[in-house]
Amino acid sequence: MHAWPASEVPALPGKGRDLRIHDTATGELVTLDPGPVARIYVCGITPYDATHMGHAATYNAFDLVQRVWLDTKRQVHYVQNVTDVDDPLLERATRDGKDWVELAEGETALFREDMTALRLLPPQHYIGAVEAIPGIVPLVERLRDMGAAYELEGDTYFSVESDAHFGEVSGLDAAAMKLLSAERGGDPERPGKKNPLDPMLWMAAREGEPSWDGGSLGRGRPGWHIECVAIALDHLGMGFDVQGGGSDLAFPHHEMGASHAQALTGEYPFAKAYVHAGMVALDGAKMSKSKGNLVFVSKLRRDGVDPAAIRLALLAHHYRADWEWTDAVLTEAIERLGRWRAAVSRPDGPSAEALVEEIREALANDLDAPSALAAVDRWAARQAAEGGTDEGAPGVVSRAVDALLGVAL
Ligand code: 5CA
Ligand code: ZN
Repeated sequence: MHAWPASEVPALPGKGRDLRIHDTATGELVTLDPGPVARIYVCGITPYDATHMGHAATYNAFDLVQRVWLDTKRQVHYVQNVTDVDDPLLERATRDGKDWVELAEGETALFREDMTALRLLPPQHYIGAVEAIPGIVPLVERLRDMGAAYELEGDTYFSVESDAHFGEVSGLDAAAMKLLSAERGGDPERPGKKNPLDPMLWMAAREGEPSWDGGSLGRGRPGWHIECVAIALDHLGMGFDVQGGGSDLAFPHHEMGASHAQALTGEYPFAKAYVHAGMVALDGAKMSKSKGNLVFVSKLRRDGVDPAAIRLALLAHHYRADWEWTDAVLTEAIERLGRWRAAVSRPDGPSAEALVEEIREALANDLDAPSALAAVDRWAARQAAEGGTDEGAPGVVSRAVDALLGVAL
């Protein structure tokens, strides 16, 4: 699949700091040490009801990771998937009397527009589940042949016992895992499984549902976790730097994905850090497609809201916090954008050198965007109150805010 156009990232004077970020697996802040090419996989959308503010907040977090890396003069190799065939997508298409392919294509197109408007950097490889199927089938066959997968009434399951590190990503106990598995696409109650937590790798063709040639697995379609593993291994390989997504993906998705990959390759770890963004809520509940309590990026854009203000609204919250979208959040962001634009519209102002370092420091410290915004606020307030004589300063601030926060002033 094609991704979306990249907005330019201005180069800044000097060099950024190495990123310290919270790793779910260790529960600690870790200083990442990527090579000259940092590798990141971020789980993409299941294309319906996109792009809501929760999606946007999560992708914003991983955009910041990349901007910090780019500022350390590294290249970034970024891969993202689109879950363009899965139960919830098919269910939605049926509910709305739509063709599932058209639904997925239309929603993915809208997502690309939203990402472009928000200046979120595109992945180099944007891969759909359907196009990944020829790569998925041999992986499932291999898992089966090595005894890490088994057949149950035509479906193929992964055996979680086959990975000695199973459980290390989320750190949850079996009871908590079972609850979350049932909530998030698993089938712990299905009789005949070796372990209730075992996730499906390949689902045999069901009447009235799309299916593909699965070689020795028979016709069917892929399970959710193996989709991301196949795409990540194909384009990044084992031991990439960051596996990212919202906190609802830590278990089972990222747990299972890590185990699939570790069982397949005999190598450890799948990713060096597992990074998870908090959940955005609306009206007191997690914004989710199943509840339908959604605020869409595209709707705000149609209403004439500047995408830079939407981005500032996201940046005003720490990526790991759970927070609530309200009208006030947007109003504050619109006001802040106005103050910043006024401050950089003058030819001169207070020196900006220290500010650039403050933004760098804040982001390198577990992506503390709210502190970065506060630093820019202080500079803008000084500019408004007393101005300054540094001729290049407003330009430096504009470039830093663009390069590090993705906001075009
Ligand atoms: N296609 C899979 C990943 S392979 C998927 O989870 N798709 S999704 O459309 O449901 O979610 C896309 C991303 O948005 C995931 O990282 C998910 O964790 C994140 N997300 C979903 N809802 C919210 C929310 N309310 N707040 C923050 N992030 C969210
Ligand atoms: Zn995924």
